[in-house]
This record gives sequence, structure tokens and C-alpha cells, in this order.
Amino acid sequence: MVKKIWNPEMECMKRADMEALQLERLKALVDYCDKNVKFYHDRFVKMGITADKIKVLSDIQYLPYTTKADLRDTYPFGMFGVDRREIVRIHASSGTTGNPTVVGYTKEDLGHWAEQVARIATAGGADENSLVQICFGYGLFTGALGLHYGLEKIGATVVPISSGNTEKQLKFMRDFGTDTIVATPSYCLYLAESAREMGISMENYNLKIGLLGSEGCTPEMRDQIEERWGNGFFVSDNYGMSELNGPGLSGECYLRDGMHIAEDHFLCEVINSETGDVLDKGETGELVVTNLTKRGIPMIRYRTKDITYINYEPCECGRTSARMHKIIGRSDDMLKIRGVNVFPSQVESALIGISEIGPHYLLIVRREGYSDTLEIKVELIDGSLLDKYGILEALQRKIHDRIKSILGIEIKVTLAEPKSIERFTGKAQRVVDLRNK
Ligand code: DLL
Repeated sequence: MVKKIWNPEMECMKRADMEALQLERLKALVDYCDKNVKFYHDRFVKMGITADKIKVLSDIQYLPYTTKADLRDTYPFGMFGVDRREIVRIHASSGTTGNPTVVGYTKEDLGHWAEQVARIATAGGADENSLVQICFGYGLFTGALGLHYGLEKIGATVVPISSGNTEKQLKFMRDFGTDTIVATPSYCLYLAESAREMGISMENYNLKIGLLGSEGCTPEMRDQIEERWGNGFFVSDNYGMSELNGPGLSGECYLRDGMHIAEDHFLCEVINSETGDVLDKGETGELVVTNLTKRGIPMIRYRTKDITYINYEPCECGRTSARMHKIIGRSDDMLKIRGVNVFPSQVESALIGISEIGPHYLLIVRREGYSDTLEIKVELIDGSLLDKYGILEALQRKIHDRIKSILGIEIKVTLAEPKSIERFTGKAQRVVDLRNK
């Protein structure tokens, strides 16, 4: 794969210079928000904050946090920093409750966003020779259009096929010689499974690179995706969220030792999600991000609810940009079961590698009496095992013991028929929480 750096000036900048640039941009952002966003102005007045009070980067701790609830409360355009006519694009994400979160981009914002995506696409191995199939749904979701413009910027050939229609995806992939795919990890795996089921040899594909993201992908899951596609297929993990432009906030390089952050655009902190205290560098907690360059809907100290830690050491790839660890879980997706924190990613790591079962699983949480129970439902690869009681029982015990030793709580394992767990073309839904039902 190609090992280029899209913007060496920014991605390989000395840390002291990067921090100076971030400070300058932070002051400008605070001043901008004070003058243009009533929501921030009111908070600043209440807290006695003005841009000239920001002297060093750590003064960011005096600024207020922004949450998804703030966006919902100001729905639809209440947090925009410009007149609606200056907004050239709107995206939105539908939450499970309440109003969707709506975000707007000025022309300049779209330019920054494409630049951010150009960096992660290059870090993941794409370049002007790439032929890319974008399998994210085009529409209000930021994944497809975000990757689209970033990939066009680096000169790749983009096929905006969108999500779904698996047979057509596979046909185009073969006929066009597609070498790069943009998708969620679960859909990328599903495509490989479908190709195999249709009896098509993997030799018919030229797929080399997967720019995957939008949902978690453990190293174990990644290995499985790469193995299913074969032929040296290489997967990178890419992170972002619509409130912070979309994809492009960070992405892995070929060394895959953390996702490189576009630090000239995003100032990241890690906090204790319960107390709100800022943690020391390298500690694990909730990621909080300030978008230093966004003007359509500026974002100060946005609480992502995603759990990670950040490594500020330069990477051997040549980039000096800080790297955030793969998302460990979400503070609100984190299941508290009998006092123990459980992240679906822990279960995924334990399951993958057991040869008799597929990579599709569900965590089902119930309340029985005063106690919570966790059932883990996994699919068998060979359905005929369901008739072989002895083998089935031994397998169930093996999975049970493996997960129990990781989580430290009692669980129930259910083995299900092949293809009985729902497949997703977008983000996979792994948790069914029935406690309040
Ligand atoms: O998922 C943006 C995106 C699109 C990123 C395409 C990468 C590729 P939202 O729909 O707003 O935006 O969802 C944001 O998805 O807070 C995380 O919880 C989760 N997420 C995104 N990327 C990753 C990742 C897009 N690489 C939410 N690993 C975030 C784990 C991820 N979780």
C-alpha cells in the first residue's frame, strides 16, 4: 500500500508549534462564538469568560461543555454561527429520542472537512490511483458525502453506490476492479460473506483497502474481515461524528497504533465522564472535542460520550499528530450489569477467534427480580451442530467461560442458527436492553 502523508506541514508539525497554532485558533473561536452564537454568549457572560482571558491552552478548562442535549434544545438552527443563507450544506443525525441533531456547514467548513478526510484516506492507503466504492448511505448521514469529497480531493475515482443492494455492490466491485471500499466494518464483513455464499471466488476481486468507520471494530474483528477478503486486504479504522463535521476527525495509518487526529482543527481532551474533571494525558475517559475551525456550527468542548485515551508520542509513520486509541465503548452504551461496566467490544474480542461461530452477536439485557441478566446470542457457522447436543454443550461452555473470565459476571450463552441475527448495511445494533420494557 502507499505510505503517503497528505499534508506533512500540518500532520508532522512540532508539538510546540502545533500547540501555539491551537491556542491562536482557540482564542479566535471563543471570540467568534461570543459574537455570533447567543447560546455561547449567554454562557460566557454567566461565567465571566472573554477571549482575552485565554492565555494558555489549558485555560480551555474554564470554558463550558457542549452536549447533544444543547443541540436538541436549540433545534434546528439555534447554534449556527452564521445566517442560514451562508450555510451551504445541512446534515442531521437521528437520535433514538427527541429532535434530531442538525449541523450546518459554510463553504469554508466544507473545505476544511474535505481536507480532514483527505488526510485519513491517505493515511489509510488511498491515493489518486484508487477506485473507491462508497457503501455508506448518501443522505443526512455524514459518512458518505464526507468521504466522497475527501476522496475526490485526493484525486481518487469515486463510485457513490450508497448502501444496500449487496448483489450490485459485488457486481460493480468485480466489473470495475474496485480496490478500496468505504463502509462500516459489519457491512464490509457482510459483503465478503455474501460473495462467498454466492459462490464467487475472492480471486475475482481486486479489493485492497477498507476505509472503515462509524462503528467500533476490535482488532479481532478487523483480522476476521481481512481474512475473509484475503489477497492482502488492509483495513483502517476511522472516527468522527456529525457534530464535529463527520468522518475525518481521526484515522489510522498503516501502523495502526492509534487514530491520528487532525489537531490543527480539533483540540481534544479526555475527561472523567462522571465528575467532568479533565484527566491527565494518556488516561482513559470520555473524549471531549473543540472544533477549532468550524464556523457554521462552532463546537466548544463537545462531549462525545466515546471512551478512549490519547497518545502524544510521534508515530513511526512520520506524523507527529496525537493518536487516539480505538473507541473502547460509549459512556452511554456502557452496560452496567450488577455493578460491572460491560462494553460490547469486550464481548466481541472474546467471541472472535472461536472457529465454530460467526462474527454476528447480540447482547440481550433483562431484569429478573432485582437483578440484571446478560444473555449473549451468537450464530453458529454450521447449523447442523444444533442437533449434536454434546458438541453444542461443550461449545457453549467454552464461550461462557471465556466471556465470564473477561467480564467477571455470570452470563447466559445462546447458540443460534446461521443467518438468524439481523444484518445491517449501516451501523450494527449489538445491544438489546429490555430492562425498562
Ligand atoms: O458515524 C461519522 C463517521 C462516518 C465516522 C463514517 C467514520 C466514518 P455519527 O453518525 O454522528 O457520525 O456517529 C458518531 O459513531 O460518537 C461513535 O460513537 C461512533 N463512531 C464513529 N466512528 C467510530 C469508530 C459518524 N471508528 C458516533 N469506532 C461516535 C467506534 C465510532 N465508534
